[in-house]
Amino acid sequence: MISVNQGSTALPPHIGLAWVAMGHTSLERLIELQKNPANIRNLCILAHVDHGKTTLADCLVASNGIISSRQIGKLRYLDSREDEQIRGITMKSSAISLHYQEGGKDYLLNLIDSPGHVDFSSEVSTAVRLCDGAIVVVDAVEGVCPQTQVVLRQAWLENIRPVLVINKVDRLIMELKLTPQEAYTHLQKIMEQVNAVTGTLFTSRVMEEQAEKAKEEKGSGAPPGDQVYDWSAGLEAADDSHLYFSPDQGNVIFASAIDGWGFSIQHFAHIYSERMGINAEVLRKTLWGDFYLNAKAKKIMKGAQFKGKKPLFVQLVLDNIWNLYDAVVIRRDKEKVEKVLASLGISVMARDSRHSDPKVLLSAICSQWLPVSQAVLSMVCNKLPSPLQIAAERVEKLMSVGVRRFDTLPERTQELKNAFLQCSSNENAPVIVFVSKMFAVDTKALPQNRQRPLTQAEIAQRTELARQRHAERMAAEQITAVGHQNPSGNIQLNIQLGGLCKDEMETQVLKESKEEEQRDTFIAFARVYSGVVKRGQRIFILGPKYDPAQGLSMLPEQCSASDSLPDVPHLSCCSIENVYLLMGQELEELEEVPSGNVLGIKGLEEFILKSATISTTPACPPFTPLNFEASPIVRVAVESKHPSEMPKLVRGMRLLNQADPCAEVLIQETGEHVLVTAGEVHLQRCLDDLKNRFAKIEISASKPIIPFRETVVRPPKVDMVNEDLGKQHKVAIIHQVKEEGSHSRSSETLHVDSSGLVTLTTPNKLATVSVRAIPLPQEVTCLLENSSALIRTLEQVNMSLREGRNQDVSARTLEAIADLKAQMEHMLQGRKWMNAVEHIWAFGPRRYGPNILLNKLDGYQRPSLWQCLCREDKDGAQAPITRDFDNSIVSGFQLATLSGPMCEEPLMGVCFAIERWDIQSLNSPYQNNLEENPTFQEASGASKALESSDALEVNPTEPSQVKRLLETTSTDCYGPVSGQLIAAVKEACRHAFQAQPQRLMAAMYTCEIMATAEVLGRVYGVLGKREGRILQEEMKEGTEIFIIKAVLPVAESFGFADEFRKRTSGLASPQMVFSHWEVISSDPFWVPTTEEEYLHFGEKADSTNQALKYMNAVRRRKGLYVEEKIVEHAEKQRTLSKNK
Ligand SMILES: Nc1nc2c(ncn2[C@@H]2O[C@H](COP(=O)(O)OP(=O)(O)OP(=O)(O)O)[C@@H](O)[C@H]2O)c(=O)[nH]1
Ligand SMILES: [Mg+2]
Repeated sequence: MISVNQGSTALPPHIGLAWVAMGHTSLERLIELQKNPANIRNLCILAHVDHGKTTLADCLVASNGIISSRQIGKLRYLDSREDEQIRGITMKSSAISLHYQEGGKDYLLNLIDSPGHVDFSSEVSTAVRLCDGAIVVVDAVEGVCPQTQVVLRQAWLENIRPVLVINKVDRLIMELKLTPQEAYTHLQKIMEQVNAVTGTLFTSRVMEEQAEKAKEEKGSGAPPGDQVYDWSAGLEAADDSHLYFSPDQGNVIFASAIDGWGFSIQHFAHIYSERMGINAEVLRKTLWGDFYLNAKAKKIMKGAQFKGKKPLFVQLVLDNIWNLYDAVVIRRDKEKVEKVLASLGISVMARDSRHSDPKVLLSAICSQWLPVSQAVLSMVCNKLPSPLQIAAERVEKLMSVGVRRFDTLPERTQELKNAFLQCSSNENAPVIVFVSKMFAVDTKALPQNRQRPLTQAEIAQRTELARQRHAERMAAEQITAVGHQNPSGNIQLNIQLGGLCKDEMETQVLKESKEEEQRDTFIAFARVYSGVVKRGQRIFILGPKYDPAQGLSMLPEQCSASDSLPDVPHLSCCSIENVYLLMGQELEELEEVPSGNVLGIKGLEEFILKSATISTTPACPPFTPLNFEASPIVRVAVESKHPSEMPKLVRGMRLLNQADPCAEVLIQETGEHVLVTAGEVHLQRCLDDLKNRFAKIEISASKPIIPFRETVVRPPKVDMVNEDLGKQHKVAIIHQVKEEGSHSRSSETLHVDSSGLVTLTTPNKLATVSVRAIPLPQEVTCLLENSSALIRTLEQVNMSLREGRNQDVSARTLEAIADLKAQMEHMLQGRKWMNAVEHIWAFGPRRYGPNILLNKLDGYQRPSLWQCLCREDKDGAQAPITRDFDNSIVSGFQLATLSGPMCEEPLMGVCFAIERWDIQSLNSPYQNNLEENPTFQEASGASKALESSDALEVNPTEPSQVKRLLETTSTDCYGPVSGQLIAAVKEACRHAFQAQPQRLMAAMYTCEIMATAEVLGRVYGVLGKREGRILQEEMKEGTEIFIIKAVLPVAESFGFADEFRKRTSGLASPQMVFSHWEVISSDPFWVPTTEEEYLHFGEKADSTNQALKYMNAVRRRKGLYVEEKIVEHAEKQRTLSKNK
């Protein structure tokens, strides 16, 4: 649930104010602490939305005296944006440095609070990358939620160690009114759920590693013999106990952040070992679990559940807490409170005990008895690794980008691994820094610009300046007045004009100076992995595509970023202007930041868009890109209210793009400025930012642009009223296509046969292609969609192979590619798909999309797309050669798949089979004996392929024609051949697409809704109205909450969350994540053809055609022709209808 901050109009005092918040610990002390990496912990707080991250952060911040303990949960200190406070959700990750003392040691904690809302999950990625550990917070009532799983996976993928805080335990007492025993069972279930997620992650990794090992062994020539595959092997061998959360391991805390208490088992073990004289170690192992206390025997025994005894955890821990709540909050029993206080040995101030709100007293007691900050910080220091303990495996992962393997990196680059591991701040240690995002701060809020009391002299100086400016303005005014007087001679008018000008000028001047002042400065959110970052230092900025091997070969041996160096791709040099300590929204200027710390850097905004790697050595590789879980899907077109302010909007959008890890801005072919965001909430935030911060102008945003995909399907077997279709329907479709075809192209160059094969000849009659569109099975489309990253990698590998470079591809990548191929082979079975996977020519659009170009030409053996898989074992075989213009075919296909004929949206799940490709070779010296010319080398093969189709067009290229054409230059009046071929293939693909039954595909969200029983009906109502489909409904054990899983078209999702909250009075809240594409079953081009359909739908039959509505909406937006009857119900039309 998203709460609105109480008294939302009154924002907390820290917002918008530049004040220094250092708390108990001085800046000098923190600087001192930064130098001891062994005692530094870089950690983030991760959780599902609203599970209490920011409130917990408040507790930790309060422990440093930065805010008072009374403000915990009310201030939400790290939610420093105004909209964060108003909406009650975090929207960006922000960091703060805290000091903690334990056992005579001083620790420095760089804490990053992250957002839990799905729309901002990219902010989580930026936080996780900079940390070594994470506090995963789980709501004790809601348990593991979708985002909990996502953040656990993110932590896992980045190899950072998590600890668990089960928060809001007070809700079990006050809301669910569970008994301590029930609460214990409930908490146990939550632990199981969390560990189940970790378990799945762990198992899949072990399996992967096993498979890799097995493959390596196989590769190293181990005898094939009788291999036995034991699928559980390895799992037993791998020790995973430290990975799981368990109170007795000390990595779990039970807490109520809002009431300020929290504890670990250790804490109670310590208390009771003193009080009861039991060994603390024994207690630690038995306080959580099926143990009970046998008072008579003075022993701790196992089997509490079986014997119906109270488990130790209930007896010694929960009972006490329940009693406290009972006395203080529920009954407000003064005497009992006194007793409890006495037994705990705590005294509270009279003011607190008299307070009308019992929570005040509760907090006062808890903050002494079980201070949550103490428990959490102690766990963090003891259980999370320091920067010195960074795992070698993690370093290698960070350093190997894409297909590049760690051991194929240059030697000097590999040596840097040690720098990571040593985390040294020595003078000669190389500086390695990763910037995970750029965030904008008001320039005025920078420490150097902070307001301080002006001295007398400064005030005098400013007054003088102001006076001068005023005088200048007056002079300018007079000149304008005179200027206007002369031509017209009308003084009255000119004074007015002059007045106007003055006003305008003044506002202009004011505006400009204000803008200058208010300009935002971008600060890099970063972490130092090695060396010391200093103010004024010269450094290299390594773009994501920088190749250290290339850099090292181009640059002199011992060069540095301050030398003048040759241009190296993706490498630039710059100076660090300033470095900062991050204290929430405050920044503290520093001279230098040593290795192992999180920091802010100024001076990089010209060089870094969103993230980058920084180093003093060009040997450093760029870090692997961040793992983003959410993909931006909601797009709107934005424009300025006043056309003249367009340049400001453009600049603002550029800044927004830099400031947000996930938002994308682009200019569409139509010239629209488009903003792409992850969801509705994210969209709102981006628009607010644009309006108030980056562009500072009035803007208007279009309705969200809903993305669609276009596809073809197999001809339906039944008609719209579920009657069996005879041949007639099919005939109708083909009829339609033929008609369209003949409209758009002369039939001389285009031919469509009855089986859907489209043959097209270029205008110069030199090339002919035949294409057929075939729907891909749904699972193949799905697989391609999910493997786009891998296909991209495959494309990269192929590209370097084409260029003759040999790229060393990691075994894991190769295996993934082989696996993809195998899966496709498995899915594409049957005669139609025989050998299809081997003959895939390309994927598209953009070379990695979910459509396939298939080579069905008999005589053309082009290099396989999978060539990186086959080691050089085909020596004997005839080497495949790429024909001229091969690339044009691919380009035509890419264009065709980028925007389809229905409404110019990308295609999805379509296979274009090229069945014939004749081209007149231009290079061959043309002789009169055409028969011997290799021109028609394809013709025989192609004709074989076409034999099955009845109407085969004869090659239109007559010898005399060809001769004439070729006697002219290769670029004839129709333009270069390659261009013509591209256009022809594109056209042919479009016609082939239209020759099949076409469908639109809609983007779908999955949403998980938690709702109580009383609002369940309304939840279904809202879902139904918006064409949602319920997948699953279950009740969360031990609670009254239902969890509903549903899918919902993105097109219908706008305002959904709001409507939900309104209809259910805030009791249900959906979490929507983009899930997949789904074919809309209705045919947008459908018209009734059978008698029954006429009867059922009438003649026009467009009232219920959702697909048509969507399609026309898109066409209208893009300014395409929309076929609509304007006169809808005129008499004549009605009387013409057969049925009326
Ligand atoms: N009952 C109870 N409520 C809590 C507790 N901790 C936080 N809350 C409430 O839960 C709501 C969400 O708290 P936040 O700290 O903003 O949650 P968050 O995890 O930071 O939320 P996002 O950043 O938006 O993901 C607020 O209304 C808090 O008052 C707790 O221990 N007990
Ligand atoms: Mg928060």
